[in-house]
Amino acid sequence: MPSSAAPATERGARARRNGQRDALAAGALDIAIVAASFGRLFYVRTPGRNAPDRVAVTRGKRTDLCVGDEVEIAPIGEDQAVIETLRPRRTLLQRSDRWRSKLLAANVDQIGVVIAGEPPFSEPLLLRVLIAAEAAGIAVALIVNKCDRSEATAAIRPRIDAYRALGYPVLEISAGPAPQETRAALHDWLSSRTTLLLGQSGMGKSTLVNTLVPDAELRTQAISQVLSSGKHTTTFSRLFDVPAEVADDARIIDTPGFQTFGLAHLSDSQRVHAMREFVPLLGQCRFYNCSHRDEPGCAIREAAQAGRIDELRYRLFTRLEADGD
Ligand SMILES: Nc1nc2c(ncn2[C@@H]2O[C@H](COP(=O)(O)OP(=O)(O)OP(=O)(O)O)[C@@H](O)[C@H]2O)c(=O)[nH]1
Ligand SMILES: [Mg+2]
Repeated sequence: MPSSAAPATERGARARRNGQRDALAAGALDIAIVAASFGRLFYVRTPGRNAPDRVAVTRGKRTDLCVGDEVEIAPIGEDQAVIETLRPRRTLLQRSDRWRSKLLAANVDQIGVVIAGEPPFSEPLLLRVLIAAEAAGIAVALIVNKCDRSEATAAIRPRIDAYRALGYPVLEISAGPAPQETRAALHDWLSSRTTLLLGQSGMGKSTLVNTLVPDAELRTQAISQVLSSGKHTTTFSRLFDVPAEVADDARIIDTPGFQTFGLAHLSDSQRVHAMREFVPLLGQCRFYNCSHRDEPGCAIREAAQAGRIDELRYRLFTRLEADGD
């Protein structure tokens, strides 16, 4: 069909695509990183540009972008932009229920799950986050915060040890009262990486970010006022550049605390393979399609009952479905 005969909308879309390619080739489009998203509005940051984030909207009103996404933008003046294209993602972490999926962050190198003894962290939630992270192929460390509360920390010590035994790195800090020690403890782990902080509300994620990025609170408060939330608890995810004196070439993402963490986007097989201690036992059950719940001859259940693998994690795994996605 000659192009003049194509419907006007199609011609328009094609011309726009060609225009975007030409613009990128001509240097009119910049590569940027999504530093925050608020529904249809985004903050985008151009690496190396020493200026505040631009406020951006997407072409075509698409909303399926998240913090950490790499995009091509058409700048508008000094402080605004249109997001033209989403670049391929290296990693993507999401959570989901049966109806919808929430994109949490893209292109992160590692996740720090922040837990604490006070209020006590929820192990079912921790298990879900770890399964999602393993399935997404993203490295995870546990950040045990509020270690200044020695009694509360001692109460969760057996569980910390269980995760350490599984090979998860554990970083113990007191982000609030011991900022200098916290920065030193995290220096190597943060350097040369983009880190996503996750955890329940009140575990101290924002306190940790404020310890690492001195002007983070100021910047977050400014946006909270615009959104008129005025609350202390974090309401949107935000990417910060960690200053060079704290870590080399590091970025950190603060996120809102969650109360649920659905895994509806994962198959049974993905969930099983995300349980590290199950993997060496796979293939040893009596039935090839064993669900590792009630079947006779289940090698994983027998290992849990005999104490060869962690019994609590096994029990929580069997309840994943009953607890809802
Ligand atoms: N004792 C003690 N308290 C801390 C420490 N770190 C944070 N807190 C306190 O824990 C509370 C919650 O801290 P936040 O940093 O707001 O927690 P958050 O994880 O960002 O919570 P959400 O934004 O709701 O997800 C605050 O009252 C902090 O002062 C710590 O190392 N020790
Ligand atoms: Mg917070």
